[in-house]
Amino acid sequence: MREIENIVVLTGAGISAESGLATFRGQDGLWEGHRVEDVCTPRALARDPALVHAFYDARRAKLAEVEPNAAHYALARLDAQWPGGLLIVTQNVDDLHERAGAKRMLHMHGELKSALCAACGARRAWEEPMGDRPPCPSCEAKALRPDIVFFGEMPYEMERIDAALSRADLFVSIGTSGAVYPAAGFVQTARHYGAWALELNLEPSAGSYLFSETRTGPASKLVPEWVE
Ligand code: BV8
Repeated sequence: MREIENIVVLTGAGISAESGLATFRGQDGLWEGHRVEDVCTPRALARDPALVHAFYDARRAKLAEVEPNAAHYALARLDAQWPGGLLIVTQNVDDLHERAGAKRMLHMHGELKSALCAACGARRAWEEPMGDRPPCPSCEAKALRPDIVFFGEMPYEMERIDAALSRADLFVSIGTSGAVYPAAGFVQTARHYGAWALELNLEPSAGSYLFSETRTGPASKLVPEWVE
């Protein structure tokens, strides 16, 4: 392994599981509650906006009941102490990384606490339910939608992510099943550029074979151990 200067961390629903937020593909998975086609596609939003808003309104409301866990706080400490380059790329739409104090991070699949106007493109912090289709504060159109990247939509900040992956000496994937692209392909990109790839996950993921090293266990144990 070469000298570590630049680190990219990818997180998925598994890092927030011990905070009490459901993951997507476990037995209690969110997707089990709803077929992914039902709630996470532009067509679903056009066909049944009430269902899609109810799904995201419920998850936004749940955020008020949960706290970051030891894994989020460990990454925030890494962020504060690491003198080299660091980018935390989360697939999660919760705000637990921020609430734990992480700064050098981005949400590639959007955020529950943000609203996007499908008419004028305005984006703003949002805490309220969207189910009653409130008018956009900028253009008045009743076209607010969750600021979430649906299947078939382009994830956010892909150039910034690709640039960070091309410079990474270490790529760490935490709590993700490796089921969704392009995030599931980041390990291959990082390794193509010579990074060491470490997976920290409750169980081996679909992409475990692509990693230099896989450690299995709960994030609240593995992440602090790795950061320290
Ligand atoms: C795009 C929104 C193109 C937010 C989500 C065929 C091949 C390749 C790709 C495709 C294909 N067919 C279609 C595609 C593209 C598609 C895709 O990948 N489909 C999959 C299903 C095959 N991808 C897309 O559409 C993406 N966009 O490709 O755009 C494009 C190009 C140009 C122009 C326009 C478009 C968009 C993908 C984003 C979709 N949005 N969600 C939300 O609602 O939350 S995806 C959804 O899955 C979430 O974002 C979630 O983050 C993500 C991944 O899930 P995970 O985070 O991994 O969660 P999961 O439950 O699956 O796993 C949890 C893991 O944690 C498990 O491994 C578990 O063991 C572990 N765990 C549990 N507890 C713990 C733990 N680990 C540690 N500790 C614990 N305690």
